[in-house]
Amino acid sequence: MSVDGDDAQTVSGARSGILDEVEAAEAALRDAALRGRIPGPRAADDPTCPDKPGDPDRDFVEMIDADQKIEPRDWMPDGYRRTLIRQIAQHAHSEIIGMQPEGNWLTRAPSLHRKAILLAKVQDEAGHGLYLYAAAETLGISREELVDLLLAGRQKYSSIFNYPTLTWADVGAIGWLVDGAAIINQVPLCRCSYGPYARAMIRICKEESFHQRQGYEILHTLAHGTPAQHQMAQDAVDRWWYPSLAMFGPPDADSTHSGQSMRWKIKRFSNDELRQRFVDMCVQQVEPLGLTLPDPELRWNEQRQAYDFTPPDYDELLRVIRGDGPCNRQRLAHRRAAHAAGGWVREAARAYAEKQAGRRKAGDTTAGVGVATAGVGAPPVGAGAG
Ligand code: FAQ
Repeated sequence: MSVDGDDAQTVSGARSGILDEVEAAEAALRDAALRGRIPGPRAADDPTCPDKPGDPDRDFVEMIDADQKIEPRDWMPDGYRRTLIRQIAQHAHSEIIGMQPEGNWLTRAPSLHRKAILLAKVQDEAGHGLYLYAAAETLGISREELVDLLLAGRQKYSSIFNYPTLTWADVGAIGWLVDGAAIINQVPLCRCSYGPYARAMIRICKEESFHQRQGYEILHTLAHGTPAQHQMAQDAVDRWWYPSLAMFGPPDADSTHSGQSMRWKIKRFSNDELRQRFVDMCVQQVEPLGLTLPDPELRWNEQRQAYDFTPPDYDELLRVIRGDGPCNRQRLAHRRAAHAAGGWVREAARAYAEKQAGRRKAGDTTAGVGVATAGVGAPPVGAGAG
C-alpha cells in the first residue's frame, strides 16, 4: 500500500511547505547576487584595495546586517571561519558516517524496488558529504585534513548515527524522523551568511525532502500491513524518537555556540526553536501513519500555540557525543577500514590528475575536461539545484 488520499496530503503539504522555503531562500540568494554587493570586507593591509582604508570588522558586520553573503575571498574574523569549519565539517562527516545505518539494509531490502530506492538515497548522502567538504575547503582547509580529523576522533559527527538499525522499519524511521529533523535544521541554513554553505544547502534540502518522503512511505506501508508489520513500525518509531529530538543539540541554556552563531547569521534559529518545530510537524504526520509518538506528555498548548513534549535525555546525548553510544566504536572502525581500503582509488586519482596537469603544461587544451567539482565555491547562485 502506498501513501494516498488525505495521508498523502498531510505529508505532501509539509513537504511542499519546506520546498517553498527552500525556493524562497534560493530566490533571495539570486536577488542578493543581482543587487550587487557592498564591497566585501578586506583586511586593513590588503594591497588589492588601496583606496579603502579598512575597518574590516565594521565592513564584515555591515555585510551581515545587510543580509549579504560572505564569500571565500572576503576578510572574516578568525572565529567566524573556525565556527564554519567546525560546523560544516561536522555536517559533512555526519552525511558520510550516516550512510552506515541504512547501508546496513542494502543487501536485505525486502524487494528489488526498495533496494534501488535505498541505494539512491544512500548515494545521495555521499553526494551531500562531498558538497559540504567542498564548501569547507573554501575556508582554507583541505578535505584530507578534515577526513584525518574525523578518523582521529578529533571532529564530531551527529549523535544520531551511533544508534543501530535493528529492522527494516528502522530504514523508514530514519527517513521520516532523521531526515525530517535534518530538514527542519537545514532549511534555515539555506539562508546562512556564508555563501558556499548556503548554496550547498539549497541542493541538499531538495534531496532531503525526497528522503523524508521515502521513509514515510515505508512506515506507512508497514503500519497498514499485518499486525506484526505494524508493531515493527511502532517499535522503530519508539526507538528513534528521542535520539531524533537530541539531534538538535543541547538545550539553548547549554548551547555553547548558538548565541554567536546566530549573531553571525550562521544559525537562524536556536536548538530549542527548531526542536519545537520538529515536534509540531511530527504530531501532524504521525496520525495518518496510524502510529503514536512515545511521549505521554505530548499535548497541545493553547497559550504557546505549540505542543508540549518530554525533552530527550541530554545526559545520554553527551555520552553519545563523547563516544559512548551503542555504535560509536563500530562506526569509526568501519569508516577507518573503508578509508584504508579506498587508498588505491585516491592514489589512482592523484596519478591521473598529475598526468592531466603534465599534458596541460605541454599545451594540450583538452586535458582535464570533464573533471568537475561541486562548484559551491563561487557565485552566481543556485545553478543545477533539484
Ligand atoms: N551530535 O553549541 P551547540 C543528516 C555538539 S545530517 C553531535 O549547540 P552548534 C543527514 C556541537 O558540535 C545531521 N554533536 O553547537 C542524514 C558542540 O560541540 P563542540 C547533521 C553535537 O554547532 C540523514 C557542542 O555539542 N546535521 O542527518 C550534537 O551551535 C539520514 C555544543 O552544541 C548538521 O550537522 C549532535 N546532535 O549546534 C544523513 C547540521 N549537537 O564543537 C544520513 C549542521 C550538538 O563545541 C541519513 N549543524 N553537538 O565540541 C548544526 O546545525 C549545528 O552544528 C547543531 C549544533 C545544531 C548540530
